[in-house]
Amino acid sequence: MQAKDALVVVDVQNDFCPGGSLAVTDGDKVVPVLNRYIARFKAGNLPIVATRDWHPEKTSHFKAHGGVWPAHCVQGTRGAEFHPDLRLPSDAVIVAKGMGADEDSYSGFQGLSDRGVKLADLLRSLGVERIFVGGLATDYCVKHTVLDGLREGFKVVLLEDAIRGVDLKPGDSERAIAEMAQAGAEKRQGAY
Ligand code: VGL
Ligand code: ZN
Repeated sequence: MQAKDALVVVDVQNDFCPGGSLAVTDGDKVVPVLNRYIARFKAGNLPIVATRDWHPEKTSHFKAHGGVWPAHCVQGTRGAEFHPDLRLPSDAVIVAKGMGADEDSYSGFQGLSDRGVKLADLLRSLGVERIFVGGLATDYCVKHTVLDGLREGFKVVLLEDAIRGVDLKPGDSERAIAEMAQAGAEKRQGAY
């Protein structure tokens, strides 16, 4: 961890945790691990971004309207809130995505801060060159955020101990990790 690094926490929301409408197996297990990374980045005065899936009630992302997913992370609901044990500092930047009625937006790079700034612009304005990514889900939003981060020119460290996947098909998460590594992401376990 050094200057020009930032932490990006992806979609650690109730609906992706046990009991939620699109629960990822052991999704909540990423919380204590991410809390340690958050504390480290905070202590180093480095930027912390948290993305959130932030859907309208009606969206083609949901099964009921032609998509593949049960309704989840609907704006303003408990399911859309961050996991209650996630210790985000008050100055963490929240990036919301998936607000359109006609988009999946799996990538945090398709999202906007509450001031309407795109994630890539936000990171560049802070002088960030490398992002450390963890959260949910490995095979969807983590994967797309990592791949877009690389495409946007950032170095990316995948926090392998701080991710869990949906695995609609067995092996999806492993394949996603291989794809991210192949694209240039550096995998790390217990980075700090
Ligand atoms: C996600 C499926 C649908 C994710 C979001 O955060 O990985 N997965 N919407
Ligand atoms: Zn979603």
